Amino acid sequence: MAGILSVFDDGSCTVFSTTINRHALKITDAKVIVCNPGRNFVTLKIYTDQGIYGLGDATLNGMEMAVVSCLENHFIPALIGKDPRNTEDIWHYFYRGSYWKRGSVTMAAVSAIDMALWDIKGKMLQTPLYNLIGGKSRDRVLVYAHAGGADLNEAVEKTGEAIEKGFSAVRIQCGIPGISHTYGVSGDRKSYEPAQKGLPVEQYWDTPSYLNFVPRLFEKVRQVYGDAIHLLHDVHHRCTPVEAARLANELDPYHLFWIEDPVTGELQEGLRLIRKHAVTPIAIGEVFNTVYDYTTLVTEQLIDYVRMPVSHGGGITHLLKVAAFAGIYHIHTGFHGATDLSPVSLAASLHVDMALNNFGIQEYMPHPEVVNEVFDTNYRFDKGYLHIDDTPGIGVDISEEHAAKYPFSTASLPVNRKTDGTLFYW
Ligand code: GCO
Ligand code: MG
Repeated sequence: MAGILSVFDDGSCTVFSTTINRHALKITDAKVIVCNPGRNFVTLKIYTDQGIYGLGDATLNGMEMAVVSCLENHFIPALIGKDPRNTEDIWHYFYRGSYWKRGSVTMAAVSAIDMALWDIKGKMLQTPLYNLIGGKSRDRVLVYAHAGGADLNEAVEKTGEAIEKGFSAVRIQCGIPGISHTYGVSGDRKSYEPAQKGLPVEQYWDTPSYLNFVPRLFEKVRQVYGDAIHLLHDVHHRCTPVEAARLANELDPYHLFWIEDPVTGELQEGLRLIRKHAVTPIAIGEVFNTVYDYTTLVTEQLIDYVRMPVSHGGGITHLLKVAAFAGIYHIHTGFHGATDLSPVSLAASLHVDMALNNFGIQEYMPHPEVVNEVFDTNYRFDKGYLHIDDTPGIGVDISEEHAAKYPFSTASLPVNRKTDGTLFYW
């Protein structure tokens, strides 16, 4: 056991300056901290009788209070008194034991508990989380940047800015001629942020215009920046399988790193059609919650990257299983990392990224500076990669004092309609 200085007759031992009784470790309390430093975050803090606490991210964009209620009213009371070291048993207690399995709200709550328990485990053993899940498989984590332009020229310009900052992988989203809003593009040249204050705004969408435009965008970007940069694109669930097959096929000449969510993931068989017509790699899963959302996709090798994040997909315990399952089928990871995942999630993801052999890439959408007032982080960006230090556990802390300065305020994701008013996927 790392860091033990002395073991006493009664079974207790001294780990650095903390005295820990190895025979008893109990969860004594847990609380949920909700704050809005620019956007809403829900953080679970679990306390133990040994003075160690752990943090988990329970943020579900636009549905924050549903997860708070699940934790406060149902899960936290059942957590008190359990031994936090039993991450596997506790995971099954809340997943299998709560009977109403799966679903975004429940799984966000399960994920937060699991993350916080792994944080405690790392702090207890005085070692960073990656050491508990396989150690380092690499020195640094490849990340992709976001370039969103209102039109083709701005998208090309923003791609150049990302390359100048040192990124070697860039996700490009662009305003489509004839469509007033599109996913991934901010209206005011500021950084793109998915949720907006208040109730959902309605946006309008036209798939034929999108399909005609996107290949021209990537043709232009390749002409300007050449072949060495990894290019990514998020379709954001907006095509039918045959439309997605056309898009992927027309993007084949530009050798994208991936297209993401070309179709909604509910119909896993829909991905077969894309595979028949194109070799552009496919990433899917940011709205998935369990390994069961992936079975056909993985066993038929219909995708290349799994996107399910640590905060929505059951925490560290479950994500490791999904990654292992995917790895057997030559599928890599590319975990979700938008701004609606808190720094606790990003750091937890980075530990998993460091440890997995079949890591592919990590999404990185830096949080605005105000977020760093609330969260003290342990990662840094350098030349296209994120580096994580060796702080024990996940390595992120929260200042409750600063969090209290930014109270919750309702924010929602947009709702999308086709130009004739038909409700569509956002
Ligand atoms: C991504 C995602 C996000 C989501 C957002 C929803 O690829 O990063 O698609 O932008 O839309 O996380 O809350
Ligand atoms: Mg996405």
